[in-house]
Amino acid sequence: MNVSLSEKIPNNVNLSSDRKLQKALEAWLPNYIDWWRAMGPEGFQEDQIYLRTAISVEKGGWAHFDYVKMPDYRWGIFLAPPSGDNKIGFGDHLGKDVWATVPGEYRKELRRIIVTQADTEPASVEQQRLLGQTAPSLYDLRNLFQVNVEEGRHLWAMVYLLHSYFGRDGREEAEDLLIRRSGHTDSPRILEAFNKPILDWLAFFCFTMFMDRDGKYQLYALAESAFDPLARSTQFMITEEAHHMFVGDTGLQRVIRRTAELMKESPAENVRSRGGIPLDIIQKYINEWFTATLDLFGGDDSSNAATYFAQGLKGRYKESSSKRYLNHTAMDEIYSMDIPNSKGQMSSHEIPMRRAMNTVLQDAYIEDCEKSLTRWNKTLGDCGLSDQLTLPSRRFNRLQGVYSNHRFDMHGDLVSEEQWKKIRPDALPTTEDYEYVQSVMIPVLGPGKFANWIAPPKRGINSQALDFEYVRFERKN
Ligand code: BYC
Ligand code: FE
Ligand code: FE
Repeated sequence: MNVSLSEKIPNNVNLSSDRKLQKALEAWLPNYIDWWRAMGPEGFQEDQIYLRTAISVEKGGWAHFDYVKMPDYRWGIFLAPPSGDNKIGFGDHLGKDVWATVPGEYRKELRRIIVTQADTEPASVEQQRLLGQTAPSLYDLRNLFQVNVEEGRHLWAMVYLLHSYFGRDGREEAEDLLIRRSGHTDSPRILEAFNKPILDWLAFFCFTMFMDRDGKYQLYALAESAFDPLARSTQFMITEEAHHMFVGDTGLQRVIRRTAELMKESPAENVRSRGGIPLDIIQKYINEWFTATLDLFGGDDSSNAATYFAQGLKGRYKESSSKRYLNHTAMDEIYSMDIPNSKGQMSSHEIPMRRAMNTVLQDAYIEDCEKSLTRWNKTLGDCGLSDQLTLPSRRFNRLQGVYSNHRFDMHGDLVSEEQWKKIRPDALPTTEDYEYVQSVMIPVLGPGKFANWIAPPKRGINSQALDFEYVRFERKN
């Protein structure tokens, strides 16, 4: 598979063979750069960042490291190589050939899925645009920017699909993707959690731990798609996603380690008086972001999800590459979930498996999150503490789906509105918690130096030392 890097838009899709498409994307490029300059990381556009750029999709070849100014980053269009097995792996068209183009009857649904996926990518860059100003180290600053440029590339991946396969509608959608703004009252991003502000680095680590992990699961579901260009675009995006989740998972682990060290050093003192972030605040942030991401899976009982599965647009996690699911049509199967009945009690409710696809994907996601919790609790144990962090129940604090019309406590038990008001300050961050966390976010930008509230990582990026100059400032900060 040839990668063309000399063209304006690096790609392995033979873009130069389709002049009309190439011209349309080259016309979108300056609009994208304008958006990046306006909504991308504020204050660091002229600095040299030690970044990884995808230059080939082959194993080991897609991570090229060098200093680059972010607006000069080479955002490219890359599809994973064809898998060899060109058969649809699930749904009503199981076993038939995958599609190289969009079937007319599924055009609307596919466009909607691609636009929703696309919209999250620039949204996350917008949400994170001020974080550079309070970075705890050069290492972390560089990781933030790495995540940001790759989310920009994910937008390119989806815009390529819109331009190539959806004609004028697709080009209009691509324009709109640069117009909507995270948190804007009149023209917000599509999914709720992508309109939440991210004001501090603890929230950033929660975001990359939980939201990017939702991204992983949604991308895996789309990587099964019968629409082959979508499947191969998302397969390559998944390779980049691993680093985003690494940033979140290890970022939280480092905060937890530092807190544990402070607790151990002076057990009588409050962690706050030593400038650390207390465990109860960390737990509340986990509660907030974990539950916000559960909402991103959509309705627990969803006719949209059933349709997408039936049509072959969106499969389950590792549908065709694992033995997790024996029945790839998911017909004649049921899924039971406990939901509140009309008497206000929980009771078991059975729905057809296809309607439960959002929940099935969510199950895989929750299992994955639990693994990180186990690692973090091991960190606490290694520091000699018996404190433990947990994930709240999937019913807690939900805005979408079957649990959204009721109040639940952290353990998933129904509570009254009055009880909820009492629970809330101990379960979710308060204004005071946010203010405290922001108060410790003082930028630390000397090579090898780290803010007091976070432990250094185990190792540097791309085998570089911890005191490597991950960001070279144009002007001295
Ligand atoms: N917020 O059947 P339902 C990532 C709407 S993250 C607002 O329950 P469905 C990334 C829904 O639109 C991955 N509205 O849900 C991470 C529908 O509206 P209509 C992003 C919501 O359609 C970090 C109604 O409620 N990718 O990549 O089965 C950094 C009922 O719909 C929400 C994708 O999401 C919500 N949370 O599922 C950067 C994949 N949830 O029709 C990037 C593509 C539902 O009544 N998206 N609604 O007007 C999808 O597959 C589906 O759209 C969803 C929703 C899973 C999101
Ligand atoms: Fe992404
Ligand atoms: Fe990501």
